Amino acid sequence: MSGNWIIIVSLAIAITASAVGFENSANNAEKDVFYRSVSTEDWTYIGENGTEVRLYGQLNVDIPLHCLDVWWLGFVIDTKYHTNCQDYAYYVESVKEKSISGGKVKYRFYADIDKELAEAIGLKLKRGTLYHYRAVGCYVSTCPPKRGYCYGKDNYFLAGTPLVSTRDVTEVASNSAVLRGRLDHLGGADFCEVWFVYGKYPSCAHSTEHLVLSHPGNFSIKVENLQDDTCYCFRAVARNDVCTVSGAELTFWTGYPPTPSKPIGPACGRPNVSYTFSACAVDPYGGKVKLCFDWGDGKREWTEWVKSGEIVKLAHCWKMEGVYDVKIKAKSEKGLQSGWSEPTVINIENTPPSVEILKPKEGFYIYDKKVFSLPKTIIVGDITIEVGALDLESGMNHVSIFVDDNLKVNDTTEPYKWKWTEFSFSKHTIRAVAVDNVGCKAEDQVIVWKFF
Ligand SMILES: [Ca+2]
Repeated sequence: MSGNWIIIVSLAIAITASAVGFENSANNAEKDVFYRSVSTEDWTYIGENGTEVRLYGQLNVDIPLHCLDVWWLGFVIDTKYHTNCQDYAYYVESVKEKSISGGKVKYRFYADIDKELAEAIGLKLKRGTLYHYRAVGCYVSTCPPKRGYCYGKDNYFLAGTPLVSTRDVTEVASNSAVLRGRLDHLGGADFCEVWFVYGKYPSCAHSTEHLVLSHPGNFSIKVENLQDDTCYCFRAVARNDVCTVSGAELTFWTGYPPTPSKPIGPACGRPNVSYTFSACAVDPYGGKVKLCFDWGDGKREWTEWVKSGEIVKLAHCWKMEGVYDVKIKAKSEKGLQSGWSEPTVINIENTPPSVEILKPKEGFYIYDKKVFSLPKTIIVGDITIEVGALDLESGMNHVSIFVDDNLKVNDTTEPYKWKWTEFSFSKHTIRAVAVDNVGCKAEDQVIVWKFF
C-alpha cells in the first residue's frame, strides 16, 4: 500500500473517530448548503501496449462562496473489489492541494498508471488481469473548519482488452445495410478479429464474417437478405488473445422513404423576393412524412408532418445574385431519411439584359433597304425595326418597341421586330425596351426622320 494513501486514510479515519464528522459519496449533503462528491469515471489506454491506462474521476462541489476547500484527489486500485476504499492495495495520486473557492464546481481529474508509476509504487499492470478502481478525494474546508473524504463507486477494467465501438449504419435499403464499427484499441495484441452480431430487434442472433485488423480503424460489413420494414439491432465485436468485447447496441429500420422527385418552382427570381416551391414525398408504409428543403444558399428548412403524398409549399428569399440548387429529402415517422432529390435550379439575378436597335441605324433607307450612309437616319416608306437583345442570367422575356412613347409591339420571340407602315412626315423617336425573365429592363433608342 502506498505511503500517501495510508497517511490520508489514517487522517480521515482519525477525524471520523473525533466526531468532527466525515462524508462519503452516500451521505455528503449537510444542511442543504454543502455538497461534495467524487465520482469514478471511465478509463482509457495510454500507448499501444495494453498495460498502461489513464483513470478518470470527477469532483463535484457546491459550497457557499465565502468558503474554501482544499482537495487531494486520486484513485485507489486493486485486483479485487472492496466495499471499503481503504482496503484497496494501491493509492495513485492525481491532484495535490486543489483549491475550490466556493460555488458550484465540477472538476475532472485523472491519473496515469504507466511504467513510471510501476517503478515508483510497484503497480505493474498485467494483460489479462482485471483491476478495480475508485476515485477518492480528501479535503480540508474553512467553513466550518473540518476535514473529510469522498469516494466514487467501484469501476474496473481488464488490462489488454480490445476496445471497439459500434458506428451508425449506412446505405440502408429495404433488404440490406452496411454495418459500421471502429476498432479503437488492440489492447496490446498484434491483431484483433472484428465482426458484427445482428438480427431482428431485440435479438442479435446472427454473426457476420470475421475481419482481421492489425491497426485501430474503421471497418464495415454489408449484410443482406434482411426483411423490409423491420427493426434490426447490431453490435460491433472485437476479439484478441485476452478477451472478446462488443460495442454498444444500435438499431435501424429497413425500408427508408424513397428519394422524392425534385421540387417545383420558378427558374429565376430577384434578390430579396420570396419564391414558393412545392414538393411531395411518399412513405410506402403510409405514415406521415416531413420534408427538408435545401435552398442552396446554406439554409435548410423542415416542414411540419404531412400525409404521405401531400403537396407541401414553402417560400424562400435569396439575398444574393447567383444560381442556386433547390433540393428536398424526406423523413418518415420512423426517423429514417431519404436521399436528396435532383436539384431544381433557380437563378437569382438583378442584371439588366443587353439591347440594341439593329435597324434602322444611321443612313438613308428607301422601302426597308439602306441605300447609303448618313450621319442621321432618314427613312422613306415602310421600315422593319429590328432589335437585338440578350440576357445571360434568367433569359429574355420580351422586347417592347415604342414610337414616340406609343407602344407598337411586345415581341416575345427572336428576332424582335416590328414593321412600321404608318404614314409620317416628321421626326420620331424609336425606343426598344428589353425585359428579362425577372423583370430587369434595358433600353436603346434612335431618332429618325420618316417620310411617307
Ligand atoms: Ca438579367
